[in-house]
Amino acid sequence: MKVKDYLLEKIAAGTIHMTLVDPDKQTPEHAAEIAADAVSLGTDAIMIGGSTDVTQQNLDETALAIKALVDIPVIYFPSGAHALSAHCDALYFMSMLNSRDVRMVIREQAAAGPIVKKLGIEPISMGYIIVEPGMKVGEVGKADLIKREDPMTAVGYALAAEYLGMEMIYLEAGSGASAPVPPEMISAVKKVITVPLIVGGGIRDAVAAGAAKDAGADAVVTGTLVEADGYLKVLEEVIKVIKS
Ligand code: 1GP
Repeated sequence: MKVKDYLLEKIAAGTIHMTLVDPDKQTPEHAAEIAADAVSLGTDAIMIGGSTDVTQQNLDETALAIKALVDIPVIYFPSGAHALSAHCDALYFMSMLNSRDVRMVIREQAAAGPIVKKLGIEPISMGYIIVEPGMKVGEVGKADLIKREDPMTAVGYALAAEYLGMEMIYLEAGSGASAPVPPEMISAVKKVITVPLIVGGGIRDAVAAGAAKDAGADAVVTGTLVEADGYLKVLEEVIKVIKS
């Protein structure tokens, strides 16, 4: 089964949870342990990615270690064409729609396309929209950040993405954001699109995860929370509220 079909099938049954692991933040072995823990708690997919310092080597080693321990899809969440791994099951083929840098909108993708084709990795087309505070990804991506109190601009980008044929929309507040994407923005976007809505950035407890779910997120991504010692309890609570 294609990873996209797996995600669509899961989402049809309710909101899903995805665990993001940054290959630069721990050893491949530790990344695999985190992924295995997340699977045991019910996460639906593992994402591998980071805004800086992802190399072909740490990406490949992390993907291989995770694949050896878990049997749910491992999806690459790329920051550019410089590192692309055949060891992931799929990758988000994404465009940062509100970037001022044409490189983030389409040029990295043009460089990556032939490599993705050659490696035979499944591409899942995605419109990526950066919301305040945006953090590192907003900075390196030169994003015109969407203001937290401006859901209609997010709606515009999301509709443009869907009408351009993108298969998923990702509303991103940035990894480690002090505040996640506002629920009002999630619900405004969800109301107008028919493709799945992924939400992430700054979701570090069950309250925030529940708020994203209740506002209409089809998938909630958490990354930073698995970087802290003793993450299991919080991760368990987050996944529980998303699945309830
Ligand atoms: C980042 O949305 C993800 O791309 C996850 O963010 O690290 O804040 O959970 P956190």
